[in-house]
Amino acid sequence: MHVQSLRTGVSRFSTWLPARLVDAVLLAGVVVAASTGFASILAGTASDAWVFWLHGIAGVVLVGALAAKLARVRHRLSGSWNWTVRISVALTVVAVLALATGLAWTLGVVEQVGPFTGLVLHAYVGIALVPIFLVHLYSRFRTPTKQDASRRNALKLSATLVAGAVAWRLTRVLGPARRFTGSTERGSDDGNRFPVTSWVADDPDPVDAADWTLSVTGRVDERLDLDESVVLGDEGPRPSGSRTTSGDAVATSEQRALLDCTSGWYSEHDWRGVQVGDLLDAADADPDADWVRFTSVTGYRWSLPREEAERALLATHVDDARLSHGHGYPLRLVAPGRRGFQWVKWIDSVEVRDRADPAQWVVTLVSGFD
Ligand SMILES: Nc1nc2c(c(=O)[nH]1)N[C@H]1C(S)=C(S)[C@@H](COP(=O)(O)O)O[C@H]1N2
Ligand SMILES: [Mo]
Repeated sequence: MHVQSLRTGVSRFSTWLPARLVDAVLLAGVVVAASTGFASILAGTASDAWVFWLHGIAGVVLVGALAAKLARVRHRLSGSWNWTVRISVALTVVAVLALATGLAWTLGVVEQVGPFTGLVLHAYVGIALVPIFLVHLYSRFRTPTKQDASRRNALKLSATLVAGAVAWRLTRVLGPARRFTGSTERGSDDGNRFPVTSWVADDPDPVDAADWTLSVTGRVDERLDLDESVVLGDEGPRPSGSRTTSGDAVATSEQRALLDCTSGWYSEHDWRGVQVGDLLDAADADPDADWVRFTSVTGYRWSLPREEAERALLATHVDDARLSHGHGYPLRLVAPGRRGFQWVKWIDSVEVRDRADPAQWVVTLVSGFD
């Protein structure tokens, strides 16, 4: 295409929507992209797929709106670079990076950049964008006026949204196969041969099973301290018939479940271990206590609502193989529908509680830093 006709194309496009509407689209796009980006960290079941759709649609709409905006404001670069202009330039650079990394991940162009997956890089850039965007808004925000609220503009806005949705679908079709979360498949049904990941810095020495016990405490009538002979038979937990300290049976359970890491991969396996509900029964847990917290030997921890926790598994085996150290030997949480970072590894404590544990958010981020 001729440079000249490209230029007229962009400038026509940039005046198609009135300037203030372009700005409104940019504001709405960033708000939607940022909030769905943060929400995606917790979105793990098919019913959460809309979070990723909104995020992707906001992304492609932002590409168009940003192009229109830049065509309109680039002349300011030839004026004096006061601090508002400098903030705008910084914002442009970070926004272009955020959009490029997001698009590159969807299209499968950039899977890994140094130590980061393309998705993690996108997340960091996105997080960096938020404060710069707020400062930019503070310095330049104008509210839309009455004259922008015409039927014609409403139609144009709808057309923008539809075009965004179509373009986003297209990127999904053109890119590699991904789960609705954006993750690609790695090492399913192949025992321990799937990626070993820590959320931030957790990296303990291998746990010596001889020195290890699993305690079940908190709102229970009968505290349990299970040593490895009870929990870790060669084939998994001893089948019904073997006894805990309180005399209750710990049966072996199996579950097929999919681990989906927020860094952009997933892996599906048959897991074997103890069902948490069975452990809580053995400990006579108070039926009114609504939360169960799982804690690693490192202190890393997560809590689940009681009913969900009872269906979860404390796994010793993956596809018939004993869990390797990297995957959480001797015991890890298998929490179907939850994102990978909630599948606590190297567990030595289960606690029945009345409340959730907000501090877990901080602990998962700092666990492993000494
Ligand atoms: N104790 C502990 N458990 C943890 C983590 C961690 O850093 N510490 N990382 C979590 C993250 S981010 C993921 S994706 C899964 C990865 O499990 P894997 O290493 O077996 O693949 O473990 C989770 N469990
Ligand atoms: Mo993860």
